Amino acid sequence: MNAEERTTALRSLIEKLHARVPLYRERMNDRGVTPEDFRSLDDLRRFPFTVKQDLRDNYPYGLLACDRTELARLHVSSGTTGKPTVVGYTRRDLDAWAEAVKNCMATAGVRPDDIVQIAFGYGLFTGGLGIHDGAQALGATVIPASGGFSERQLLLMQDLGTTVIACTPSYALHLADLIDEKGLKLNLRLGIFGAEPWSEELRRKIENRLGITAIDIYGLSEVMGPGVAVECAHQQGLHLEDGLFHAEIIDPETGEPLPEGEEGELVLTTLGKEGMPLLRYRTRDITRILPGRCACGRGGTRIARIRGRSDDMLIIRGVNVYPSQVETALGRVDGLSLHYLLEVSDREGLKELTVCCEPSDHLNRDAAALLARRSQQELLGLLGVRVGFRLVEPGSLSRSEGKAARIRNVA
Ligand code: DLL
Repeated sequence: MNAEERTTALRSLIEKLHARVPLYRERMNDRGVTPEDFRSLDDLRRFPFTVKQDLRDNYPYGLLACDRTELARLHVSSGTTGKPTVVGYTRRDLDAWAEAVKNCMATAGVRPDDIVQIAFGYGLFTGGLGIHDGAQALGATVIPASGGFSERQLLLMQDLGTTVIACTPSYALHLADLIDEKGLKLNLRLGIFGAEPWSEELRRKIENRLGITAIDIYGLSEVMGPGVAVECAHQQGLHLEDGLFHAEIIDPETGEPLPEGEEGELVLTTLGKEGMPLLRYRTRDITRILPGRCACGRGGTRIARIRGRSDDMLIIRGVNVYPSQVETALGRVDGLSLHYLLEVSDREGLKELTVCCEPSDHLNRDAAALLARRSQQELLGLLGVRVGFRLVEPGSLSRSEGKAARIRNVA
């Protein structure tokens, strides 16, 4: 899509939202803009954002741009606080989503002769059904395993000859532990992992332990689900589904667009969505748009792997810390597993962080003390701030079957 086509698509989206969704009409009125004010891509910054709270405030159907009867499916995310968020898809939206995931699968290296085991949750979460429709559209053989029931996952992998596994990276690590424990020899060659932030270090661990290539896939239910962006075999950033989304990077504090290449919050506008199109949706995900062309030769927008969500950023004695950076540090220490948890406490209004991590093996006291010291040094070096560190018993931290909960608030 060239700049002119993109401008036309955005203009027609803005017109549609103004005509059909009261929230957008009011917001545009408040900002003193009308659809006629959108003439070039630069004008987009004058138009209002959408945030997650808008979905909650307009629960369940208030942001629809079509009649409810035109909806073919609803996905709902539970959310830890307040009302859930509801996303409606028309038949055409579902087809476009399947096409996007199909493209992503192909970009990731999935082939029609692959056996794809989908261990993302099926149901209200977009992961399972989203990947399913795309992998099926590609012509692969799909095993809709859904999340959890790890013993059964292994049995299916072994007996059915699974070549591609799709799940969260934290669950992939858990499966790798079980596969090692049982000494299984599998046919896996590729993993499609996403739905949570994960470091380069975790990627290498998963790749080495499972003997596969691990590909990062990104998405969020508000704008679609999985399939917004994906890596190719070069693993040099994620290719955005340019025909369906327009990306901006903004300063999360000021809301102003940042110059190309700078890291900030990803803002996505849906192009061509019918059920619940969104204008300038603030994802809270921190990334940057990569300059230049990927070694694979594909053009279009490429984003860096997601550093984390701005909501998950901790400020420890004035220093910004993302869980993914902690993971990077832990991943550089030999002898640590990447099963970890960040314990955060509040001392007189200041946050304190203690990183808990399991060693890869049981250790005697001296070896544990040495490993803890090395870990603390690596954390200090990478984060630039001293944080607490505690080794915990192997196997003692809870394993995730979906998105790992990395932060625990303690008194
Ligand atoms: O997690 C959709 C999805 C399913 C993506 C399967 C990829 C694979 P939500 O539950 O709405 O949707 O959560 C979206 O998860 O805003 C990010 O914070 C995070 N996230 C998703 N993919 C990645 C990724 C699905 N590859 C939220 N890297 C997003 C880092 C990710 N964070």
